[in-house]
Amino acid sequence: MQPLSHTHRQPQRSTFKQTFSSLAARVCAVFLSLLFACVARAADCAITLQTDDALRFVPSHIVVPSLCKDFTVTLTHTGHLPPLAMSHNWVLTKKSDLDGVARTGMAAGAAAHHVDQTDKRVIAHTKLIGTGETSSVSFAVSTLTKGETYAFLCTFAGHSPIMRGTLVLADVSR
Ligand SMILES: [Cu+2]
Repeated sequence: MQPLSHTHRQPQRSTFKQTFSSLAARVCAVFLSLLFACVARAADCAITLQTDDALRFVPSHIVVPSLCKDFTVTLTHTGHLPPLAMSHNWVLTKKSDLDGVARTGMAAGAAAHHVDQTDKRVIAHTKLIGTGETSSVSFAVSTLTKGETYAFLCTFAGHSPIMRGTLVLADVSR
């Protein structure tokens, strides 16, 4: 009886082992995904840029953490001048493409939010907004390359020479 009960116990033990290891794997998976979510949240995959009647973005430099899947930029306009005089947008491009994108954006006109939709150099952009308005845009972080310097600008009438900033992709968590 002893050997029989022994051989009977073996599979039970291995089933227990399997159940335990699969449970441990699940716990690990949950733990890792929570950890990743925490790190991603700490990394802040979004930023709000303020703008007003001065031709500026605050802040004017953005670091996009490489562990973010998507990155969201929200532009808020707290100025007082009427939209015809002082509208803004946020347009992302490579630094080397800034002048070209500024030109096509200007030519596109306000109805097109001052962005030429056929211009492949535009990586992402918000809508053109007036005072009191907000516009957000999300883009895939995979479209950015480490080591590349990106620029963002406002393509509304005459703003681009002054109203601009820089953006980089980095491994830091901000
Ligand atoms: Cu502007």
